[in-house]
Amino acid sequence: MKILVTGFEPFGGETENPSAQVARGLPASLAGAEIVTAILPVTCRGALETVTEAIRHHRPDAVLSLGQAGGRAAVSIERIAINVDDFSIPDNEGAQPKDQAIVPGGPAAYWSTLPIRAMEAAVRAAGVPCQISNTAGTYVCNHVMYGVAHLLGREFPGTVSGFLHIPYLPEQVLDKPGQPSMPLELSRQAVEAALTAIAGCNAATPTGATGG
Ligand code: PCA
Repeated sequence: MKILVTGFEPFGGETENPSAQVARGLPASLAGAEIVTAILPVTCRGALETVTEAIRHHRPDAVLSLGQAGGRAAVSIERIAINVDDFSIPDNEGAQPKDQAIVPGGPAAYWSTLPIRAMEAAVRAAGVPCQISNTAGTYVCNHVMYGVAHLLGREFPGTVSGFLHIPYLPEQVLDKPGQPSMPLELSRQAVEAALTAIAGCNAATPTGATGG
């Protein structure tokens, strides 16, 4: 199987984004799965364009998108994406949509179609704090999770997708007293464990695992 892993460029005044660092550092193959990667701009307009191009080019069996979630102490595996852009800060192009549908007339939400409980168990077994999250926010990460699910349903119905949020790096919280962080190496191990779970579930159910 082939898994597309995406990370994001830095945003919100940061100079690093751990999601891009983890994506860039992944091996080309893991647990029998081919891993391909793409780094997305943190822009409402460009993020979906870039991931859509990568999906059409690579035609993966699964898409795991990664993003930074400042303020969260554990790796979070997202359960659901909702059909709204409601940005609390401008994106990297200065856009700040409020209360806007991502896909006007589209479904209210899309579930992750990745094996989220198997991923959670695998990440914890690797020794990394991990939780299922019931909100991916209403910023660019939710936008990408929703947009990818919408695209796949129309163009690649056999491809599963979902999202995993990574805490800040320790160096990002030096000027943010009280904020949680996670060393890059732990986040990397978490993502590799999650990918191994995705590859294992795909091998067990060739038509694709379902979320939940
Ligand atoms: N995190 C942001 C967008 C890019 C990123 O890494 C989010 O959670 O929406």
